[in-house]
Amino acid sequence: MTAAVKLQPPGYEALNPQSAMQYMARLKQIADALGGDIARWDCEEVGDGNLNLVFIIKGTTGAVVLKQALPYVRMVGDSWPLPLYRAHYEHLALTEQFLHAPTLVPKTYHYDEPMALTVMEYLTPHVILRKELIAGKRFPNLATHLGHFMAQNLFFTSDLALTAEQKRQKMTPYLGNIAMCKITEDLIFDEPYFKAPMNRHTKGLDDLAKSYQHDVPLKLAAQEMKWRFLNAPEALCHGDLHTGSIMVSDTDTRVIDPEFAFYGPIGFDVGMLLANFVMAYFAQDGHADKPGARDDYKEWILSTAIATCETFISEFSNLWQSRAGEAYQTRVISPSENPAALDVRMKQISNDVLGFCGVEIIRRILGLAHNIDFEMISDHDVRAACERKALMFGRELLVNRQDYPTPKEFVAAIKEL
Ligand code: SR1
Ligand code: MG
Repeated sequence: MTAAVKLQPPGYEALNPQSAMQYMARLKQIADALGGDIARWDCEEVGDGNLNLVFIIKGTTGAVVLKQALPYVRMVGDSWPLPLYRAHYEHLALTEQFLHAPTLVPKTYHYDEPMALTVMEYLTPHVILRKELIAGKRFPNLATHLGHFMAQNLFFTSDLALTAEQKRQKMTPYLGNIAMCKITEDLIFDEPYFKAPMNRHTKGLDDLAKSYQHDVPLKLAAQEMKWRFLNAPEALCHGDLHTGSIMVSDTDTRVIDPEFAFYGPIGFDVGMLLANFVMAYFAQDGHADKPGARDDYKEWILSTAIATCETFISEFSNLWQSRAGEAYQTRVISPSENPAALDVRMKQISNDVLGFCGVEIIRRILGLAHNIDFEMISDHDVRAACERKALMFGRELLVNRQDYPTPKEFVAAIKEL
């Protein structure tokens, strides 16, 4: 018996398209909405992420998504067992996020703990944002939506909005998402900085891969960020907020997949997301059909990344004014002291954003889990050239993050590369 099979609790069975439809047929209300006759349903497994099964089930009058956790890491196989309980945290986080940003997450219809599955809204004509950034598409509302999503969720799950008792109660369940946090602890903060067996990188980057493993200021900075990740339960973080966890249509945006949800530093999600925009930016030269063809689009990505952070900062700062939680109470901080208090907090958040942005970029190029932004560049020399710029930028941010107090310095540094 393999380790993964041993992990399967009673009542769990990994579904296939046929059994997924049979499962759904037993959920009377949802089955009715799909159009009662199962013989006329259609089901496809479309999961292209690293971990789970994702089925789209279409009936004659509706469609739903069924997402099921596998007891192992899909991208590696059953030699790497992974607890099914992550489905519980994903469902918990989706429910919490729906309270704070109801239009920006998929609706959930059904959760089955033993089967580690959630049935949720089928988003159409939405597609994964990462793919659209590779294709060169623009989304005018994206920055507003994403900045709003982060500000709402991070503020309202923090000590700025909750009493100490409420915050501790909300935080406690997430302490159990140990295996998912461990993936982040290993893959993001440690493995790129030593010769980890699953690390890989594009040919042509050997020099940087090797030098980063002996780069003391870089390794210390990465470990400082890991310390923040481990020791700063400030708010409920999505935990894996990259452009593959966002679905978009021309006008709509939905944040999916919070199975890595944990209580962590407010800058974590913002930094992850920023990193993935930065990587999309640096990958564009590899997707251009002729030199310069994507220059305007690169500007759009950069301005969207900055606008996302600015929306987050301005909404979070506005919410700060109405805070009624445990921290920074108005009985202590007078109105005239308010700007200084906010400034200190935002500086810490910005510092974290840049640090987490740096480690995310580096791990996506030198670690196990890469991005298709770069992987889809078929010419390895071109890919290595794009990745090299991103790696250098990631290192610079991580080591010298105090030198980037505003977007101006950030943009200038990107453009210099
Ligand atoms: C083994 S899981 C690898 C990566 O995929 C997820 O999307 C997370 O980003 C994780 O680090
Ligand atoms: Mg995911």
